[in-house]
Amino acid sequence: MNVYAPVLDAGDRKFAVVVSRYNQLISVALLEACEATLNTHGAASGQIDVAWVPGAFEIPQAARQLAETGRYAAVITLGSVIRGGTPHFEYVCQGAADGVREIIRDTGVPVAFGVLTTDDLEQALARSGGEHGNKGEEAALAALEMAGLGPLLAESPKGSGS
Ligand code: INI
Repeated sequence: MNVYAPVLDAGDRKFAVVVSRYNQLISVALLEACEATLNTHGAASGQIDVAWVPGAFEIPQAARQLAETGRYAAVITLGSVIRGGTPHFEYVCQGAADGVREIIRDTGVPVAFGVLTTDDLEQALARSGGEHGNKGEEAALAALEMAGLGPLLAESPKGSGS
């Protein structure tokens, strides 16, 4: 069995982060963990560009523009959508998730989905540095892995002899 084995090292790759201002306390906690994780894996702060947008619904528009520049090995999206009493929640979540999926499909650039979709603020806090970890870290790790995997998939895996 030959396995494509990416190393979680940023090397000289650049990363873009799109983060929504809505529920800013959560966003800042996600962003800090994301940046720290990228730093830990070799991305200096100069290799990380951050774009703030108003809400999660706007994330795909900025993420697509950044992905299409070709400057970034991966784009990381961060934010939180917290359920209110109206269907607005569903539309914002759907728009963000569909939009991100379409960028990946259309550009081939990895886009990590670090947008929390929760029933309440407590669940969001638990996932932005609380008892359920920090999705900003998870999104950064996914971006690093996919950024490293892409170039490997372009060739046969080591040891396959072809
Ligand atoms: N945007 C969020 O990022 N999180 C939310 O919880 C949220 N709620 O609850 O409404 C939210 N709404 C704003 C939306 O993302 C757009 O910015 C707005 O509809 C303008 O296009």
